[in-house]
Amino acid sequence: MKIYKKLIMSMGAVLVLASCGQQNQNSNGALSSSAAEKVYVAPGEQDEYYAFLSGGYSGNLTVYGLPSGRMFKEIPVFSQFPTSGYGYSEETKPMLTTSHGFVPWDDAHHPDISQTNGELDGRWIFINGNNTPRIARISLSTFETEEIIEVPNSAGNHSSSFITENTEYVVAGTRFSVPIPQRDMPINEYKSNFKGSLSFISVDPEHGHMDLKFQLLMPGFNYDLSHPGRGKSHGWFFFTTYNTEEAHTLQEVNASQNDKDFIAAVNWKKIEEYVNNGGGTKMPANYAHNVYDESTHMATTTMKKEVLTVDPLKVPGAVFFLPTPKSPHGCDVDPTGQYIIGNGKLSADLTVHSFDKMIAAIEGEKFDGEAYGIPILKFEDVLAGQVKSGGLGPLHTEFDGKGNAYTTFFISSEVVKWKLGTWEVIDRKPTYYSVGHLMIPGGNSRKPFGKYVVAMNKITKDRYLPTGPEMEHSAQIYDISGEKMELIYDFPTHGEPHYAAGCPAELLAPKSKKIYRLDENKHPYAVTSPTGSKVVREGNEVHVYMSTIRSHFTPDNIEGIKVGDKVYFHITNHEQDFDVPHGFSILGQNTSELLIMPGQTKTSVWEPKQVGVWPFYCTDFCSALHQEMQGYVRVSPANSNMELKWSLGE
Ligand code: RUQ
Ligand code: CUA
Repeated sequence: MKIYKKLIMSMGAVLVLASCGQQNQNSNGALSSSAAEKVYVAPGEQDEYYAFLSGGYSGNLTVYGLPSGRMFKEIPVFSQFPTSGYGYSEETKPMLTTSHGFVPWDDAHHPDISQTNGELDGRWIFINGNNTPRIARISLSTFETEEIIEVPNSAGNHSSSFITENTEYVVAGTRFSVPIPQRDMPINEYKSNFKGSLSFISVDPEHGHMDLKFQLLMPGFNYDLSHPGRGKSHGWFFFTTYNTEEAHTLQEVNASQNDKDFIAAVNWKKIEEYVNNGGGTKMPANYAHNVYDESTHMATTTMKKEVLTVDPLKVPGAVFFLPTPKSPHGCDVDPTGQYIIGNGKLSADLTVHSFDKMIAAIEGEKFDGEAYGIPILKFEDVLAGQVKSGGLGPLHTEFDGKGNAYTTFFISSEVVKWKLGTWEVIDRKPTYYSVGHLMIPGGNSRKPFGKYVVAMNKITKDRYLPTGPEMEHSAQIYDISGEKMELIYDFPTHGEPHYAAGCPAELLAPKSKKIYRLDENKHPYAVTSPTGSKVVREGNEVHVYMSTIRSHFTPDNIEGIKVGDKVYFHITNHEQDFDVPHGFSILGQNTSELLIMPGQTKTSVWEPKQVGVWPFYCTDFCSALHQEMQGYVRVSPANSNMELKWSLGE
């Protein structure tokens, strides 16, 4: 108790100290600048913002509230997720199909919310899978993954999945250059033989469906990050590169030789025009396109067989290189579209390029040589300014919409606030520890909501109670509404968040889906009335058409199943009430349980291997009689001639 009191007092002292340097507009004493008050969302109250944090090696996307830092949901994207049965149910397995077969994992880095006129429109969120290159689209009404497209001719799909200002394209640049097309060749012949692809995937404005429109085949550099132009620079896309040395081994040394690498500036409007007029070369390819249909509750895979490639040299005036020191990582464009910021991770300063100067240099044809035929602009001609930060290892920059930028420094573990145009540093605050990305809601749009910045750290160490050799990564929330930043909260995240995307709660909350309407259920195995329940044998495949409602399954007794059968339980949840899913699991199944939303149909496969009477039950505590929500399946020997029988309440 005493210790507790002491703690409160010393916390108070820290808060008073922390607020000393700040102008306290309405200073009602120490509490008015209380960090605790700023993040406190009282029980029953709701957060101001949604934050979507990439899950990195979890393959998922997690949903948080700001400023509370409360986690609302984990959305499975590139992973099998037993909590919901995603990737285990028959309906969702096709989502994880690739040209390499079923790939139930990926490394997800950069979520980006769809935009209209450069502002967040809250329809979808996209995220990349690095390892087996893919892009996913997630509905922001159902919060479910609806589509995944594989990206051919790509490797380590990292400069992805960023969106142009009317969601015309979601872009995917390759991190690793590879032979295109892939072939058996010596690794040490990398130089000038490997290529880097930059893929422009169009997004259908009505349904969001993705289609690989064209792929630019670039020199064999590493394309690290990217951002779209906006406002005046709309129509351009910018990609940071490293390993312009084209080293194929010991990159930590060999890819750090050049004093400057490049930001590639791509005029995608020009290339789009070229392609629309029949330009480009069709190349055979093989990649998966997986689409989940909300009315059939089912995903299907189409293997695509062709990709349209574009040689940048065939479209003069479309691609330029902007020299940028020193192995730049982040590539960020400010809300006006005027400044392109390259964060040289081996440099202390930030390089800011000017879009206007770039256009003038292009028009004046003032080049500083070329790389594989692509003109290199002169560094001084495109430079807007440099932020002499004194920090170390700059990675990523976000904007508050009030003329300020915020850059993370990995090595010196800090967020630095600086002014666009004057390049002066305004404030710096430590982050705990080794910060990667940061996020301001709407930060990648024309209209950021500059109230909070979330810094996502790579190393946690002593921030939380230890949990063995590995800790969940930490994130920090800073209040950026004033001149100086104020650290107000610290919370653990899941997986390894890289980038994140945020938006005001009122953009999503009112249209968040509550139920799937049963009368709109077009699943071929749906049971829209319990009287439609049945069990059908087709050889050794058995289809159970089952329905659920609080608190029973129809049917709940099944006999006539035999060892060696493949039993498909197609379960329709008849609830039409918000937040009442039912679960399904059966003893010995080799998949996970299912969680079936109100009005939805999902399928679990069971291949019984042992004779007996095996129970199934609902896994979600749905009602007072949830424990009664169960049933039995009798399994007879393979050669038995037991007839199929099913019933409820007999
Ligand atoms: S990364 S921490 Cu975006 Cu994958 Cu920079
Ligand atoms: Cu249904 Cu528990």
